[in-house]
Amino acid sequence: MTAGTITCRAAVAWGPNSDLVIEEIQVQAPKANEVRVKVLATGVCHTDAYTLSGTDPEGLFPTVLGHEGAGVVESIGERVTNVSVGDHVIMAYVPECGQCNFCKSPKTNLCQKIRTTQGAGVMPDGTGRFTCKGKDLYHYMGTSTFAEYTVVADISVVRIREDAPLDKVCLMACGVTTGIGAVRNNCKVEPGSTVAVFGLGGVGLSAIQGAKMAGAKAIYGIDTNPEKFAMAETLGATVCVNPKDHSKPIQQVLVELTGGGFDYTFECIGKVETMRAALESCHKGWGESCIIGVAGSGQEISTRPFQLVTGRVWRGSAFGGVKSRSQLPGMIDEYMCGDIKIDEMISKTYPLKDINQAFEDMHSGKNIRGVVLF
Ligand code: NAD
Ligand code: AHE
Ligand code: ZN
Ligand code: ZN
Repeated sequence: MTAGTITCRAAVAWGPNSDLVIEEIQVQAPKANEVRVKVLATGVCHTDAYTLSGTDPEGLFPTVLGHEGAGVVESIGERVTNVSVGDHVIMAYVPECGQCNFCKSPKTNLCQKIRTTQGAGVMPDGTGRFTCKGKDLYHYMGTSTFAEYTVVADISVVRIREDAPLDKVCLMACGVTTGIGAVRNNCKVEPGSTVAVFGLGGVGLSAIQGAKMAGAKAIYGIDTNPEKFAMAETLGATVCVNPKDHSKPIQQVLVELTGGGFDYTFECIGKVETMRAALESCHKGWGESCIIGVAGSGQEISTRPFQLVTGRVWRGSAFGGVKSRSQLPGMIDEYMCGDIKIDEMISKTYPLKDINQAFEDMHSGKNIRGVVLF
């Protein structure tokens, strides 16, 4: 049976810096090597808010945002071989084609097969599958999960075990995987290390649990919102620090507190000032700092080059260095056996109509993660 166009609800971002609007949209059938997914759950990540704020150089409007989604395959286009109708899937904004130079390299997860069209808000053939009131809507991050149905490239869907609860494992589509993966894959934190995590949202708390699993002996959580500290401690933080409690720059405070700084630091906020602080909180000679946070258009990082000359390393992480289709299913297994914690991080669930409230609760610091259930 050939699939037709579906009319369904979506949260449409008509322009930057405005509320999302729940609209009826048309979602065309998947073309060759495309998959249409019935989205059942999606987290709201700070990156969605970043793009909505208008500071993402790749932000295009009108669009359907959302990139932390899980659902069930509704229909498939020609030549799709990796999933079938009814499969449970996670949509991955970092796809894995398995064939490009990036996929073949063990040094990166950044498959580039469809990166150009993904950044341009269209499917790999250069066209879009969404319309609303006769207008084309852009896709977002190759996923667009703030819709009841979405169309994604086949290399962007990860088939997962059917007993994994989609309303929880949707967070593996971004926040949880990113934080844990950055610790494991990008920094390769060793047992006995000292670690500091700047920013205790969904990403930072996942870095904390990653550090605990890696056997770090000291794990500092740093946040200007002390309401995040209890969860950080539950997930493995040994010390929590609020920069607002100190008059000196936070890097100076931390270097003094630790007698020299950390083996590894992770910036999970997205501000260039805290990126600098995270780098300068590293131990002379060997400390490594990983930028995970996404900073706005035109922003640049800086530090004294002497910081690097004297042995500190600055690196970055996208999706925790995780190769999506080959590595996510194993991480879902880790969740299913209780090693990776997700449930604790879901502060509140929302129906689609209340999605703007989920953004508000993230901005006000009430939520670690809000999840929209369809
Ligand atoms: P979040 O909003 O849930 O958490 C951010 C935390 O930072 C909050 O707890 C906030 O109180 C804290 N914070 C803000 N300013 C601070 C400051 N000056 N000092 C200390 N703490 C401060 O965000 P999130 O969803 O966890 O995402 C974190 C960052 O990571 C964002 O920039 C997001 O865009 C980015 N991100 C990147 C990737 C990647 O693959 N590189 C993946 C996911 C998210
Ligand atoms: N569009 C932005 C970059 C945004 C960015 O860095 N995205 C991260 C994922 S954030 C998920 O919450 C990422 O994986 N980047 C790798 C990539 O290829 O986009 C800009 O600055 O243009
Ligand atoms: Zn994200
Ligand atoms: Zn590839």
